[in-house]
Amino acid sequence: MDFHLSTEQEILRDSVRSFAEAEIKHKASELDKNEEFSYDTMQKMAELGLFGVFVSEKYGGQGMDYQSYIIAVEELARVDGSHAATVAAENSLGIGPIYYFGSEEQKRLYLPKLCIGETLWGFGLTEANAGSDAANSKTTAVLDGNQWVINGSKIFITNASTDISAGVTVLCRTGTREDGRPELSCILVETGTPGYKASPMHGKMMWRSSNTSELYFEDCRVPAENLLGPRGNGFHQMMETLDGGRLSIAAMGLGGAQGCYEMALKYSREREQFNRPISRFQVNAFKLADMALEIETARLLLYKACWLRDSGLSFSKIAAMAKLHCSEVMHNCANHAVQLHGGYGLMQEFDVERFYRDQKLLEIGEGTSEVQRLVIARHIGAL
Ligand code: COS
Repeated sequence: MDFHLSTEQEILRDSVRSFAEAEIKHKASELDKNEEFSYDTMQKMAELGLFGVFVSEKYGGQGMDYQSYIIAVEELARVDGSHAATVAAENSLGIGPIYYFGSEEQKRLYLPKLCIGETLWGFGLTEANAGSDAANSKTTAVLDGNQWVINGSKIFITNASTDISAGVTVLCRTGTREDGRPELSCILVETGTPGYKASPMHGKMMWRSSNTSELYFEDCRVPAENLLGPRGNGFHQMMETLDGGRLSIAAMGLGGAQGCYEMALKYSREREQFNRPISRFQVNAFKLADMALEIETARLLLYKACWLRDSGLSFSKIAAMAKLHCSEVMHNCANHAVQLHGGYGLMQEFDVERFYRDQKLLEIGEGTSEVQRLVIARHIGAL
């Protein structure tokens, strides 16, 4: 067993950590307050090579492994959830389906611009009445000559309504299967297509400076060749994409927990009450010890999941475990961090306040904690 990261992975971690400290940390709180998506940091993240991390250089990507991508997300999340979300959603949900399931022509058409961060792409799965029950999608696509005609709507879609959003992969009902269940297929829809509208959603509790959208399709016509992979494979494609996406949510949990822990440790050593640093009280020292322990176990689990994926082995079960565990570890760490900051932890000028809010998404997005337990329970044969 070798627990060392490669030299390239260590270099990547150092460069993303320095970047996040220098370019994101000082403005994250203000962007969050203003619900502002930063095109400036988006551009800088792109220059650092944070889009298309695991995509082959042939299509303009970095050609690195999934573990490297996860390290990059972890380091961004250590400083800010919104920026980590933009990168995570773009790589695994925006770029991923086109890279893994697209035709050569689709890859050549979309990936180069996505990989240099010139454009962004959304993942249109969730609907108002199809959240955990994702297969209950009601958006339809009917083939009319050589065009799909799409009608329906999607909700909570990351990166779909920025000034640089180029399109979205949409899960649609395209018919009925022989077994009577809906036939679901993925179709690529470009921004600007008549009948397609993406509107930003406001008033989020968390990830306030990331872009989240509602999508509407009204007799939206796209060429038949915009189908992604074979007809009827849409749900499999979405589920497979989510297996990888869940590792990036886990990375956000791990990085966020690390950030909470570091802020809590620093503050507890500096803050004095009863004539000594509050970290010297055993009740607080034990909280910090628990955080360190939970982060260590979360990292081992997530990195093992990445190793399975990079080795081409089955990783669905452990992806669900890593997503569930890392998000719960961040929940615990954010809670302890705010508690250790006392009244100051409730104030916006202390970053732990934002981390406490951002954490909640991790237990809901890309499959709730309940769905992860369901996936694990099915894998172990309990259900
Ligand atoms: N990879 C590939 N295919 C998968 C898969 C996976 N990880 N998991 C399931 N499938 C396939 C199944 O093989 C099955 O295929 P067939 O219909 O051809 O037999 C199909 O998908 C349906 O599977 P299943 O019957 O298990 O689906 P359910 O409707 O019971 O749903 C859950 C399973 C609940 C696990 C799924 O809907 C889910 O993950 N929901 C949460 C969705 C989510 O995370 N949304 C958040 C989006 S934020 S971007």
